[in-house]
Amino acid sequence: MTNPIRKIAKRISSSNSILWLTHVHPDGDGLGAGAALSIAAGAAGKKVIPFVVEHVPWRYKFLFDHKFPVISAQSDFATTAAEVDLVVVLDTCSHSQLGDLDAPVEAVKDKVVVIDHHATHDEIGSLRWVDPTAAATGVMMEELFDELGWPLGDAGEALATAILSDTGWLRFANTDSRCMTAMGRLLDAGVELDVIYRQMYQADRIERLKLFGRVLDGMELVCDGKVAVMSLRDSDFEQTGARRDETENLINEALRLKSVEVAIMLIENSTECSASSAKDSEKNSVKNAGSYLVRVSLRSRSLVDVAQVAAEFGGGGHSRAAGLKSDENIDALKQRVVESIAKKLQV
Ligand SMILES: [Mn+2]
Repeated sequence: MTNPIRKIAKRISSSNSILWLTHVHPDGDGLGAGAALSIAAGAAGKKVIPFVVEHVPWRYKFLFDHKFPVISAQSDFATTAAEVDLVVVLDTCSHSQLGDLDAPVEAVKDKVVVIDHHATHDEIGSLRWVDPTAAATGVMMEELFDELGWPLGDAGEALATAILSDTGWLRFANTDSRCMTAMGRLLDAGVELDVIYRQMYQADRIERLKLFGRVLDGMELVCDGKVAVMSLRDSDFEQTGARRDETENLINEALRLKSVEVAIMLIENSTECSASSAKDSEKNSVKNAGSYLVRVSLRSRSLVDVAQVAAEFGGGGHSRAAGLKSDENIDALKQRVVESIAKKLQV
């Protein structure tokens, strides 16, 4: 396909109403790219409807301060998708990452376009712009707005949030001159990095910091210090008052340690596996979750492909960041995951 950005731009400019969605467990890139589309296409006189699976994570709520309504019920998605001119899938091109929306998206395939930067992709929609060399979907959106001749204006903050999220605030290996060029244009358009930083990273609740304290306090180093193991139990949430959606990024703290090659975070959630436990802890549980008891996140600096480790337990992800869910006892699971990693580290 030649010049997909131009084709996507044409589809967007010829549409009066647009519905957008991103992957399950939405992140700053997908939500930032979508919020930017809402703001910029809205300013261009189009009707834009965002669909967010589950809910908008608290860290990214500020992106939706522009007061556009968000729909999140699957039935609303199907009805709305049938009515709009165009459906835009952002930051994924994978059936599995669309979750329950996979079938409804397939049902309106002809009007679906995809903008994504992941290397693996499925045949979703009728037009795909997938560029694995882009650091973030936000970078592609900035270039798309340029192609469309849309001013960055109020969409700048959302685009910058998208790029900053996927590049670890311009620190990860994917940070390249292309994303810096996009960031440069965003800064020229008036984006204030300190304002975004404050909204993303200096807006915690004290309950989250107390939980953070417990994570650090309970951290264990095994395999000659190469593996850091952290775990959070139901009681940690109950006693600190922290919510289940406040564990994001805590795993990365282990990588502050020079010796650490792999970080493991196990989070127990017995409220998720039992619908009958409508007790005090129920308010902490994530809605619509599956029946697993422990969620495990894995991070690797370079020596171990943690996607392989996760795959051994039915999970998946990238070589440096992966995850899995299990209904096994947290201590037994911890031991098996550590053993799998130890084997790969040959310690
Ligand atoms: Mn992304």
